[in-house]
Amino acid sequence: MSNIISTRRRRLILGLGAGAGSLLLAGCDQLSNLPQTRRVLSSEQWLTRAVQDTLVSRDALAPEFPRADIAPVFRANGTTDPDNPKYQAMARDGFRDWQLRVDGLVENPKSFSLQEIRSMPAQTQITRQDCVEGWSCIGQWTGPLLRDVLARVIPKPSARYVMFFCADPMDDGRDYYYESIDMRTAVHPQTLLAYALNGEALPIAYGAPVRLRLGLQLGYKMAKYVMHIQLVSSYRPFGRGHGGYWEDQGYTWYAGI
Ligand SMILES: Nc1nc2c(c(=O)[nH]1)N[C@H]1C(S)=C(S)[C@@H](COP(=O)(O)O)O[C@H]1N2
Ligand SMILES: [Mo]
Repeated sequence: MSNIISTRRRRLILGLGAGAGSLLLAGCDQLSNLPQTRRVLSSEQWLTRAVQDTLVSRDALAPEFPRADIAPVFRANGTTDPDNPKYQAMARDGFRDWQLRVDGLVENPKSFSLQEIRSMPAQTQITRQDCVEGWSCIGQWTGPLLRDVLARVIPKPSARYVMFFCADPMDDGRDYYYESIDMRTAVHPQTLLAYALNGEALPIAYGAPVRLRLGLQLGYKMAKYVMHIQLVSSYRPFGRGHGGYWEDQGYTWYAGI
């Protein structure tokens, strides 16, 4: 698809004559018949497109490290034990009743049990987490790629952002922690829903049972205690409208490292 587009662009740039014009029209028709551009995609088609998009965008990959670089004690930051009775009851029960609802602008809204998340194909990565406060920690994270989870619900073409709603109340319960990322970040090949740190079930301090893990952005984007994922066309209606708890306090929405 990228080849077709770049050939078409090249023709436009070269400004070829009438013959090229009809070729160009033929190219357009061809494009709209490709399965990727149909309104409703199957799960496989969605995933194929997501993977193509990341290949085409040539997003950088975060460096991965050898085992010897894993921090002996990973630093915990922000909430380390959500002050939420429902969450605490689930935690006591090993998160057997936890359900991750994934809905919004998707064809197939779905709730995942922790068992289902754990039984998906997983990636293990040894990567560095950088906090805006000026510390970094290297840890080994395991979990399914977010794009594989999204392929199960099939995002609609109108979905532009992925919202993450968390279990931890902030500011004496007036807000809950939440975050958002764009679709490009969501389909990045290092974006995980991590359920394990250093080979152990994710401890509560680090976001049990599941937290977001991104390769190329700062710590505050990586929502812990994820309870609900919603695909949306805009993050403005949520919280105070800036796309995340810390963004609402003035941090930048795009927190590239
Ligand atoms: N739900 C939730 N997610 C959160 C936070 C939080 O307080 N609550 N803190 C953020 C910040 S500022 C950082 S640096 C990382 C810290 O993750 P860690 O505790 O695993 O080091 O989580 C981020 N995700
Ligand atoms: Mo942070």
